[in-house]
Amino acid sequence: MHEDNIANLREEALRLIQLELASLEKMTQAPGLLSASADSQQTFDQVSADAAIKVLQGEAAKLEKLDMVLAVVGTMKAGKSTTINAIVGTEVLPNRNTPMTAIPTLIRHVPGQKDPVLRLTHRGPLDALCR
Ligand SMILES: Nc1nc2c(ncn2[C@@H]2O[C@H](COP(=O)(O)OP(=O)(O)OP(=O)(O)O)[C@@H](O)[C@H]2O)c(=O)[nH]1
Ligand SMILES: [Mg+2]
Repeated sequence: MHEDNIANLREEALRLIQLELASLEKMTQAPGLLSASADSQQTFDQVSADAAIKVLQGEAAKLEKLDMVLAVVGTMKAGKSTTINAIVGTEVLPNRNTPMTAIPTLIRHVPGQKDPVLRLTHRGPLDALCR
């Protein structure tokens, strides 16, 4: 049921993206239609139309893989980790009544992966603290 809804939404979103991409590409290819720089009164110029095309292509690629980034932002101890654990359905983040998730944390779903893997990309300060 959910899978059908998600597939339908993805298909419709992709259709809309393709329509918009086709319009933008037609605009950029029409000789003399768009001005080269942003100083005109036009909604799109050559630069912003190209940028919009890149954004839409990125969104289409994410949709193909059902890749979505959901930002969870809140004050300390607002319940962010508790909420994320509830969404994920497992205790991937520690949640206590003292400060816990001290650094911005990205949780990535990897299809088929059962056990979480922790990666620290900027571990210099942590190494210094341990030393
Ligand atoms: N009453 C109540 N308590 C909650 C709720 N959500 C979380 N908590 C409690 O609030 C405390 C803090 O929750 P966390 O999920 O660790 O909060 P956090 O925003 O991730 O905190 P930091 O990562 O330290 O900034 C924990 O003791 C949770 O059990 C809620 O909806 N209601
Ligand atoms: Mg937290």
